[in-house]
Amino acid sequence: MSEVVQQIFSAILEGDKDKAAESVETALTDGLSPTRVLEDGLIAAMSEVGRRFEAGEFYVPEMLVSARAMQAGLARLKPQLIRAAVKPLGRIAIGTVKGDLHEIGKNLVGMMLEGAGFEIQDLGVDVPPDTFVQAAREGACIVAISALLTTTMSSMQDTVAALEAAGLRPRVRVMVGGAPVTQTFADRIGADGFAPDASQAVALARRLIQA
Ligand code: B1M
Repeated sequence: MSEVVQQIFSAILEGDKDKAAESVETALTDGLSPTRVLEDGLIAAMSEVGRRFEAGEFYVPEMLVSARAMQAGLARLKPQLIRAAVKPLGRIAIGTVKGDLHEIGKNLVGMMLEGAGFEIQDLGVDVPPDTFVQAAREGACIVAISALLTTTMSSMQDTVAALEAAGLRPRVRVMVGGAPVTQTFADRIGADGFAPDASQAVALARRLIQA
């Protein structure tokens, strides 16, 4: 790991958001690729945060300050992840399911989709099925749902059911993702697609709007 990537990694583990943003800035100025900054610095650090939480070395407050530092680093990376597209490919309403407050993966997927030319309607976190339905009624062609907790995955199924009950399924595609979500789960709840990470989410969204 290069020195500056190590600095990003440490800043996130220490929960130092100013240092995280500055280190990302330095890495980009030094010519490191945004993908390397993202994967080896930001995402690797959050995986280590998760490992420490599981091992009982970190508690929720540490997880929270690390998440804030990650968001500060991501915000600095956003312009590099987003390339201006001439005409939006379609609107995607994205949100984290009801009961779930994890937003970093959802934000990252949203940024990558925006970079690929989609118009993004960010519904935030703890989003109830009705809010996804409303967004679909207002013109979103894809509803993108994120869940990070095994306990909130069932709300994805509720959202698919609510879209069906509203008669919107023939024209709205549903994509799902998040650490505990799998293709098998996506198939079981009747979603149109699953992506394990942000770049595969872009490829999936492109396929779904062509379908
Ligand atoms: Co929480 N948390 N957390 N947490 N947290 C996890 C998810 C956990 C795995 C930690 C652990 O035990 N190792 C665990 C879940 C266990 C489980 O359900 N199996 C957990 C827990 C238990 C909890 C609480 C219950 C803790 C408590 O209070 N006792 C609590 C729940 C609160 C709630 O939501 N109701 C909680 C709280 C929090 C914080 C608020 C402190 C904070 C979130 C802050 C925030 O987001 N603003 C937090 C964090 C930071 C984490 C970890 C450490 C990191 C998550 C993250 O941001 N990863 C996480 C452990 C881990 O993941 N290793 C953990 C980085 C992000 C880039 O990855 O979100 O996976 P990820 O997104 C990826 C892919 O999953 C995918 O693409 C992204 C980029 O590649 N993806 C999609 C995501 N959404 C997608 C959607 C798509 C497609 C792909 O299409 C629509």
